[in-house]
Amino acid sequence: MGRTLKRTLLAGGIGLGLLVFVLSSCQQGGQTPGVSGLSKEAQSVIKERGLKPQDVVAALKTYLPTGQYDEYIMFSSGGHSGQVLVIGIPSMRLLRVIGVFTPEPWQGWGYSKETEEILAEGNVDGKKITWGDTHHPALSETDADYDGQFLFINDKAHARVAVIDLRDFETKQIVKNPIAISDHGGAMVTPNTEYVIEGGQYATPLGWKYASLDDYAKAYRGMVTLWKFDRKKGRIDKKQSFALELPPYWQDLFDAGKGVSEGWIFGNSFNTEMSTGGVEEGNPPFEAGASQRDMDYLHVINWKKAEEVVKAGKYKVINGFKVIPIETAVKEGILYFVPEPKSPHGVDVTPGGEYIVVAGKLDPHVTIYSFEKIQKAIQEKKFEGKDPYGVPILSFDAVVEAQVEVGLGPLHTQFDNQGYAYTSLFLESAVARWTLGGPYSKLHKEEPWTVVQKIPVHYNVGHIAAAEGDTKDPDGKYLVSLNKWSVDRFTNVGPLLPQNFQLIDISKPGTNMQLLYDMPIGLGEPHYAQIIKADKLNPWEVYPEIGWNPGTQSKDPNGITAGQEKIVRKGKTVEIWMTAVRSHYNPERVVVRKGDRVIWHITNIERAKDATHGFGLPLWNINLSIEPGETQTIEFVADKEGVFPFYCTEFCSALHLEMMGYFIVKP
Ligand code: K7E
Ligand code: CUA
Repeated sequence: MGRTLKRTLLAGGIGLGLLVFVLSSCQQGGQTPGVSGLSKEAQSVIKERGLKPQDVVAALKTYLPTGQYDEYIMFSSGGHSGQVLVIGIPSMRLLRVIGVFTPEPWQGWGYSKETEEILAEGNVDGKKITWGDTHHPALSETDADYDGQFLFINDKAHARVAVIDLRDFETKQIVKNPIAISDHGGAMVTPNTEYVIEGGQYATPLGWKYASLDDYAKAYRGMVTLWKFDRKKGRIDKKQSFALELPPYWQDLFDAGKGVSEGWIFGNSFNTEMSTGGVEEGNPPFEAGASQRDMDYLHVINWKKAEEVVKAGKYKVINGFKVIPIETAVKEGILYFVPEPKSPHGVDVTPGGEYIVVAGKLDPHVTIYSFEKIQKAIQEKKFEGKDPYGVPILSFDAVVEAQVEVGLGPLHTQFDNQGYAYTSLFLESAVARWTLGGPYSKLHKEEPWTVVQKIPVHYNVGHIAAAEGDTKDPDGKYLVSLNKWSVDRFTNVGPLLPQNFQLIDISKPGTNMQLLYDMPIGLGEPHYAQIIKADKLNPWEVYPEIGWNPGTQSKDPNGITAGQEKIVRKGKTVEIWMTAVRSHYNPERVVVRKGDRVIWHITNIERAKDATHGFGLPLWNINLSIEPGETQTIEFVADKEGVFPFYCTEFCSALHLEMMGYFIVKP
């Protein structure tokens, strides 16, 4: 080992043992021939690239040789791209983009009958929407642990929730909230995915109605919706879903209780000032008006009770949807408030459900509430008053367990298996590791409720995601910091910069968090992500049968096998049953008359993994991705005469260019 290198290594200190092991095998002769050559090469690479010891260790921890798989899979919001990103950890390789609220050509998402219909479910008052602002992905849970079956995600801009089936990683349903225009605190799930939670944000009159801002306190309302999930059908059941009317504070995030707090949900709020803006008219701007009070309200909601109340018929109907009025919620003991410091942001329940951690945003603390104390205060009626809508406010001192000064701009909190919590610090651009108390004290050596380490991130972190870090059984190991700004981290690509996902090793206790990797995200803006152990996912490699309809997850009546291809004309309708296989479509010629309605079913009859065929037809905005076994249908009116080559858009074989046909529209 060279002298300079050795000195650099000693100076670096981190991960020294591992490095010395890797690099010194050359000196000891190495067991395998070639190792010594490799190590020399490794040394010169390290030297040439000017890598510090911790860089080399980080590289060794994240590099996956070709053909090896990641240990974890992260599902990340794609922000206002309206999509979901699927990323491998620790490699940080992008594995998949799932089209959700936005048409996505490569997947043919939004270009076939079935996928157009799913997108159309998300129309708002009949208006077609082709984007969504995805914020919080939520994996389905069984007993408060990810089960790898479904993924939900909300669209903040239009108050919609989507259901993704993880057997094929495709969106199956979009529901539009019938009472709210926009949302934020979604999608989170109850511990057995009984409900998908969708909390509101900017208060409006419920039911998409008009009311003057002068009548804000009277006519505007907040809400939280509980979407009933039918796991067997893999769909949200709108008829069994309901909402809770809330005061017109701006509800922010929600989290479901679990373990000891199962049956409850917690949400926080800001703008309890009920500021209505109007800076142009001399009013305080929202940023000031909504931040005057020292306290806002943590919403404590008994959803099991709410479910009973709905079953008992004690609800009103707004826009065809069941809504529990505030008065009913108060009377039935469904809704309580707890004071929380100044415009908080994240609310996160500890793995066992004992504590609710609220991050200050404008306050440098996280405030930790005890669920047990909340229950006691409710039973003993330890109220410090009521809000203007009659909601009982529990006494702060009666329910608070601890406050930890974590730093500036605390936003979101995650947990690990060593008794630590992690909170993102937006203003400080750091992630704070701090110790939990109570039953978690035995998992770590430090004092409970204290900050142990802060690791700088680059820059302006929003959410963080730890491996299974919001379940009852977090894995620790890895944490991803979802940074809003990247500033100087990447080569300049113009004024619109990528976001920066940073991978952090949290496996070692104490002050040993290590930054491993920067992943630029060139679409945005992602908010939250969840990280699941890869072996909990069990997606199909090809669709189960030839002629499969991913919309119904069953055999499509129009799915065919080889030899069943045909073209049938009935009056002015031409219906085509076509197969696709390497390297041809059958039929290859489709001739219709101008003005004919065309119904076209295409089945990919391949059984080989990865043998996807595309189908691109110019002019009518048709572009399909047809995976092995899948059947897709398109429908359009051939309203322009001419000759239109259709072709396979996936390079599927050496004769892929020949995989085409003519669609001829006669005058
Ligand atoms: Cu961006 Cu969860 Cu919508 Cu915080 S939210 S950062
Ligand atoms: Cu099929 Cu290219």
